[in-house]
This record gives sequence, C-alpha cells and structure tokens, in this order.
Amino acid sequence: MPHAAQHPSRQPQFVQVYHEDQEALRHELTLGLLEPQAHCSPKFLYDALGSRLFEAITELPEYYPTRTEATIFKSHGSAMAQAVPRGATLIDLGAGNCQKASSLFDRFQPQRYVAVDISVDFLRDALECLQRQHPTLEMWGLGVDFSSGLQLPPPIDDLAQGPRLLFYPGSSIGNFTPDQALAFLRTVHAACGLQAGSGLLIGVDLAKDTGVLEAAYDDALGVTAAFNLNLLLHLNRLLQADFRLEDWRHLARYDTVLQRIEMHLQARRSLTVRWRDDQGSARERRFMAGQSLHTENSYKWTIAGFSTLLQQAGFRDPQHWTDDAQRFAVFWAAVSRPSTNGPRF
Ligand code: AVJ
Repeated sequence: MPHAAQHPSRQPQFVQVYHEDQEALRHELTLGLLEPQAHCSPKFLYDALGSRLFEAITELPEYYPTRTEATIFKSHGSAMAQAVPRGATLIDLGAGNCQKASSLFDRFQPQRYVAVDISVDFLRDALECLQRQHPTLEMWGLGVDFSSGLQLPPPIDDLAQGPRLLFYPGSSIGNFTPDQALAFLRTVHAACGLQAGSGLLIGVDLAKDTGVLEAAYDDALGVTAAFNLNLLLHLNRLLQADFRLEDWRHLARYDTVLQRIEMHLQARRSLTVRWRDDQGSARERRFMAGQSLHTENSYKWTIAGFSTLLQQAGFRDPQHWTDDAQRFAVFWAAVSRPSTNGPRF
C-alpha cells in the first residue's frame, strides 16, 4: 500500500443522544396491550433477529418495494442528481447499513454524510467500512430517535451550514398515519434549515391492487409471518411475558378505504397472556379466539396525495420519479428554490 500514508486517515465521528428507557417501553407496551384492540408499535419488530428477518423480506419475490425503489434510483439517478443540491450535508434517516445512501455518493457528491439511527452501535461497522472506501468524505454517526424530534446536536448543526439533503428511503413513512406523516414532514422541513436548495428525497410505496399488496406482506415462504411472530419473542424478553408462538397466526390485510396494510397477530384459540409492567406488577390480558394484536400499519399513497402532503408540510414544487408499473415513487421536495442571482433583500 505505497499511497496509504498520503491519506491522513479520516475517522467517522459518533454522537449518541437517545437513551433507551426500559421502564418507558414497558409502560407504553402495557397500555397498548390493554386497549380493546390490542396494539403495539412496529418498532418492536426490530430486535437483532427481526432486523435480519426484515433484510430477508427485502429479497423475497413478493416484496417489491426495496427492489423497485432501487430500479428507480438506477434509472433516474442522473435526474435526481440535477435536482438535489451540490456539496450538501447528506442526512440519512434510518441509515442502518448505510448501503442506499452510499450508493448515491458518486452521483450526489455530498460534502458530509450524517447517518442517523436509533443507536450508533448499528452504524459503527458500516461507517468505518464506508470511510475506508471514501477516505475524504466527512462522516458522522448520530444516535437519535428521530420519530420524536430531529434537532441536530451542536457539532453537526454548526458544521452543516450549507445545503442539506435529507434522505428517507424505503417507504418507512408508511408506518405513520397521514396526520403523523404530516407532523413528521414538518419536522423534516424544519431540519432542512433555511439554506436555499435544501430538501427531502423520500421513497413512498403507492396504492395498488390488493392481491399484489397482500402477497408482499404474506409471502409464500413465511418470512413475513416469522418477522411478525418474532415480535412476541421480543415482548417476552422486554416484559417477561408468556406469549406462545404456536397460539398466534400472522395476518396481513389491505384496507382499501384507509389505504393501508394492517399486520396483526391473531389468537388461534382463547388464551390469557401474562406479563410485568413498568412497576414490576403482574398484568394480564385475555384474547378470545380470533382477537388480535395489531402490530403494524403500512400506508400506501397516491402520487397526488403525497405531493399535497409535502406541500402542506411547507415544501414546494415536489418532483417525483416512478417505475414503469407505478408501484413505488421517489419524491424530491425542496424548501425553496435555489437562488440563481444572489441573495434578494
Ligand atoms: C420498513 C416499514 C417500509 O411497511 O413495507 C415489511 C416493513 N413490514 N414487511 C413496510 C415491513 C412487513 C416495511 N417498512
């Protein structure tokens, strides 16, 4: 490696803001389990095994979103590069293995990369590996729960004075209700700052035929069923609960009125679940055969509906790109037009 010494080897930097609060999680879960329609947040699908099962889902023939989004980035990457700001701080919301964002580095030429996830532990390996491939790009790993706010901490906020490119791929926005999605997009709009040209690049799954949607969320191999059922193993650990997997069945149904896939775990027989709440007190919930625990919503949008939502959140002139079958869309929405003739007063 004769040239290695010529690169002063840059290292990614890490800031952990979010701190997991086991008691708060137990409180939240207890409230949801005791509602008439029991429910729990889809975030509990992603323990270590759940995250690996989700990666397997993205490779299933029925699960088109990940693959379709990738083809849109391939076919329309150069048009996107025209739309997004040059030399931006690329802020990757829910970065995980950082693969989607890093595949855009060559086209988008960001000045700085900020990978955001709930824990920097998920980002460390990926960023250290990426830094070796992109030795001159400034990289940050940021551990925040951006579903409850998106204030960049001081070192990063101060540095990112130029244009910001917020990146939210994968149709993760689908987990929010339309009201929550609007509130979230307003937060993202605020996080873009005031610099002209800043904006949001976001992947959105589109409303389509019920059969296609239900197959994507109830695949023949049973990987999505395993992903959903694994949530019960996670709850057993978090709550010292006694869910038995054989008592539950995976369900995925498309609601054409609400335009959302609902995932449930349905009780195969009448049963009682017991667990410990945040105070350590014993709790229980009876489920009749056929009653369910609602584990996820995945909203589907129309092009027109999502364009309106972006505008309601304060973005202007949203642009979008889709695949030939219009299954999925990638939107670019800027906070304002880049000024071409200097600042106006
Ligand atoms: C990660 C929320 C985009 O809704 O398609 C995949 C999660 N759930 N299969 C989605 C998921 C079941 C996924 N998101």
